[in-house]
Amino acid sequence: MKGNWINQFKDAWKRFKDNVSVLDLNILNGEDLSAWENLFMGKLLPHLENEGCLVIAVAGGTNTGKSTILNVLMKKELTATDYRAAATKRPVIIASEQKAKQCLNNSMFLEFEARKMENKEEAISKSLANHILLVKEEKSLPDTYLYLDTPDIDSIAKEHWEMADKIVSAGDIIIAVMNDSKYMDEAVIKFFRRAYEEGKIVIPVMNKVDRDNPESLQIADTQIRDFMKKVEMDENSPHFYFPRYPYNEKFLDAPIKPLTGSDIELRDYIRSFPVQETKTKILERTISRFKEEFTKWYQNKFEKLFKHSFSKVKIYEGYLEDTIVGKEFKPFPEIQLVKDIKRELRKQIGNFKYFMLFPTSLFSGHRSEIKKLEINTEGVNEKIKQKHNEMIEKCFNELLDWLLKSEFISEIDCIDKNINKRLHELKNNQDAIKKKIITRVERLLSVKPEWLQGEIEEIVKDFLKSPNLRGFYGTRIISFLLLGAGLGSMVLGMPYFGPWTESIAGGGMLGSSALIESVEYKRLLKSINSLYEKWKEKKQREFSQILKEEVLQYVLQDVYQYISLAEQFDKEIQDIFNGEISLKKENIGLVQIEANDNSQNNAIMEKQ
Ligand SMILES: Nc1nc2c(ncn2[C@@H]2O[C@H](COP(=O)(O)OP(=O)(O)O)[C@@H](O)[C@H]2O)c(=O)[nH]1
Ligand SMILES: [Mg+2]
Repeated sequence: MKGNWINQFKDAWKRFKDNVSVLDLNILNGEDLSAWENLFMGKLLPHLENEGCLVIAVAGGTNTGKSTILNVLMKKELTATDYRAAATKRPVIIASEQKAKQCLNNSMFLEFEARKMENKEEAISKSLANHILLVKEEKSLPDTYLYLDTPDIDSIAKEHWEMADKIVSAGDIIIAVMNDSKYMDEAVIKFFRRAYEEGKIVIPVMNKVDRDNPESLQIADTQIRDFMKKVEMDENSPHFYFPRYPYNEKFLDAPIKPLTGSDIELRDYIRSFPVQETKTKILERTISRFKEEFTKWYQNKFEKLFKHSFSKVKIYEGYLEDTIVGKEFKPFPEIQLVKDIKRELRKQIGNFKYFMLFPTSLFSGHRSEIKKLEINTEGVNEKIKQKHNEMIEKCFNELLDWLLKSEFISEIDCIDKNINKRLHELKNNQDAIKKKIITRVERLLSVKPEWLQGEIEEIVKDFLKSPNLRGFYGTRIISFLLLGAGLGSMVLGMPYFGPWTESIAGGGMLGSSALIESVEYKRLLKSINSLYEKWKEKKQREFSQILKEEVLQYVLQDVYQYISLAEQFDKEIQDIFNGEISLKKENIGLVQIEANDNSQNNAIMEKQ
């Protein structure tokens, strides 16, 4: 990764997210995303940008005494405790003057709105929004430590754990507060396992331990070890306990004593971590964890949707080109191909020679075939126009029918919903769209491609180069003279060898050269035909492009947009990660979506 990748990544992600958010895709939510996004937004971005401090967060299940433990750590009642479950509604930061200022500038916890805490009850108040982060300044704290109270991670309120997830991502040291009835819950274990995997230091504290019972310490130790085993952390990591004090007793100054792994109490243990070193180590682990989580999301969500969209688009474009345009749309050569070739012939050999060529083309029989092509070129008459329009309509209708038949069943959720919406809009507006397409096709048929003139010149040159035509000039003059003499003697009754003799000789000469030259005419006809095919293919491609723009790109605009945004994002990501993470476009197998398949889809839908 490049040195300033953090900011590059932030910008690339913001651009992609903002642009793609209009498409309302589910790749923008979900656990995979929140895992890396929380790490990035909550940890990497603020903590690489601000000078390091250790963030100590208390976290744990409902009513375990998180807020109480935080107050004990601070030896002061700074955050509100409550006997009710899920009392703490929003995170509370306890920070030195300087750090409190940074937090209030919103440069540390990016996804929250920081606000100064005037009264500790604000933490449990129901009248404030949850995304508010309360900042409590504590002058006695050094700038190198920042404490955090968090909402429950297993609360019934889902927004609590999302918030806790976000806020704990920002932590370096997580104090896992539990009590004997709340330490093995699935949600709690999962939460701390993830925190541990993300590279955080997890310190378990068993709260409300029966203080007059020596056995209970043994039990607390066993329970914490069970917890640590489940979290997959080292069982001998330091862990602590805090007794259940009677309500009337002051316990804020009491120590949070070690059970195993430490000989100092929790406050001192926390202070024993070398700040910068710990910070760097945690950040390194966080970065690699972030990369893992990001890659997971990239491949499972982002790339999957890309491939799906891409193959879908390819199927529709393929259907359009191969099935509809290739078979249904055969435009006539309104460009007057044959006339152009004749004109070119005259230009290259002059009128006289051109006239001399004429009889053999007549005899060789190819003239009538060439004429066939010419017939269709007689101007742009109404009949031809109408035929074109019929073809266009047929193609359009077939495409529309096919799209309608292959209704997009929510494979990519919102995108598909939008596609269906647009498809019906298109159906209702089809007359106007057809008209627009017809106008565009008329224009494109009347435009003569540049390359055509060059091709025509080549064909004529090639035709004239043929050995059979060389020297035809002299032969032709003699045959004409003979024919003329024969005809003359027939009409004028002049006594030559006999009128038939000359005519037969002249005609025979013409006939035999026609026979020899017919090879060249065949070649000429073939060239004209292949030029026509080339022109037709070009016009078909252009027509297919028009249908693609007016129909497919309209109906599938979300898919096209996603593809282009994803490609853009991918390019930026590749650059940031030096190509380590990138779309695997090469193995996009076409998903088989056929119109007929849809009957099955409908059947499945009906069953549900
Ligand atoms: N007596 C006594 N009560 C405690 C102790 N720890 C927590 N509590 C009580 O347990 C309840 C929940 O505590 P709180 O810190 O608000 O839990 P949180 O929801 O995890 O923050 C409150 O009524 C606390 O007074 C303790 O050590 N002794
Ligand atoms: Mg609390």
